Amino acid sequence: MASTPALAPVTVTVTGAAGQIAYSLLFRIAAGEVFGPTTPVNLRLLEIPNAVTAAEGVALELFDSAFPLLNDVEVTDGRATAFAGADAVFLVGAKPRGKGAERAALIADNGKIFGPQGHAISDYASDDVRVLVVGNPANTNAAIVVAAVENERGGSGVSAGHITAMTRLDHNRALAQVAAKLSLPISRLQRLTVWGNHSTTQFPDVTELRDAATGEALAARLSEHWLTEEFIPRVARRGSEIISVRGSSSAASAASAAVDHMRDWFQGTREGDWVSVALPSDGSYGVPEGLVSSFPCRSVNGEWEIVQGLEIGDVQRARIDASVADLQAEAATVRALGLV
Ligand code: NAX
Repeated sequence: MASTPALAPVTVTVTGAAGQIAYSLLFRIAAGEVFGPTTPVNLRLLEIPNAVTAAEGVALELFDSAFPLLNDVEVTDGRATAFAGADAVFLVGAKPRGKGAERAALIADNGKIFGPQGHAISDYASDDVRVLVVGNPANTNAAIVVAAVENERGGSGVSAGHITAMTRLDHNRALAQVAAKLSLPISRLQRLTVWGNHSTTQFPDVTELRDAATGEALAARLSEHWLTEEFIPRVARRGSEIISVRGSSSAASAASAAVDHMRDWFQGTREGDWVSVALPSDGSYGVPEGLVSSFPCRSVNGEWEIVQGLEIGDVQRARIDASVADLQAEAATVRALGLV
């Protein structure tokens, strides 16, 4: 006899619901890939007024997919409705970077989106909500959400540590490059880290990489030349490569990374492994406290923990510091614009 869903539903908000990433992400959430095969899902789809009709079209397709776990779908342009009782939030919707647009202009436009969304999350979401920021500049948008949540302290129980930004796509891209180079299946690779910002300054780091089957350290099998001349630049610029080949930005792989991030957060990381997560620094590895930077993280009982005790050599230090400086420059822009 087929099993029937038994657990209480999770309420999941996805912003930018009529966009490219959401078109893949929503169907994978509804299929049970994030919260497990017995957890029903309520979806809350937030869009700007001009795109609500398109999001309603996506909701029709979700309905037509007859997902056994999909309990309820609501489409709205109102933040209060969208975030009400949310257990998990994917902040995907963002203003895209216009051709030739300055970074400060992008940060200003997105600050106006993510600040109010942070306040609404404080006001309406579950106190235990887990938030993943996908919309770019993801780390800095997440920092703006953190600031909004912290401004609401007193009224809000939402923890800053529950606000994360996505570097899992960079992590997955790096894993795929290394697996191909070493002719090993992805499942054999463990302990890769992406440090810093989800930008071209990010540092995909294979120092601790090991073979899950044998325990062998793998970094020595990768030449310095390949790492610095091919691997790091290729991973850091993979988004541009996809745009030039595909004609539009990575959407399905971004959705897949968002699924991986939230699934691991709710269900735990693989034994012996870790993944890359951007979250407010606690000062680990010399990253200034509060900066939303990517670290090696394990999910333990539904909480991200930064893996401690890794030795950082001079070359790693310089690369981490460069990406941290990039984040600090973005943080300075946010302050100069009065967004926090
Ligand atoms: P699309 O332009 O296809 O969709 C974005 C959607 O967001 C649009 O439908 C738009 O109407 C909506 N939106 C805009 N402002 C909104 C608001 N205030 N509330 C609700 N919805 C709003 O972009 P898509 O390809 O889906 O990408 C979304 C974001 O992800 C972009 O910022 C993109 O740069 C970012 N990415 C982040 C990645 C990461 O690894 N962190 C990788 C993939 C992607 O580039």
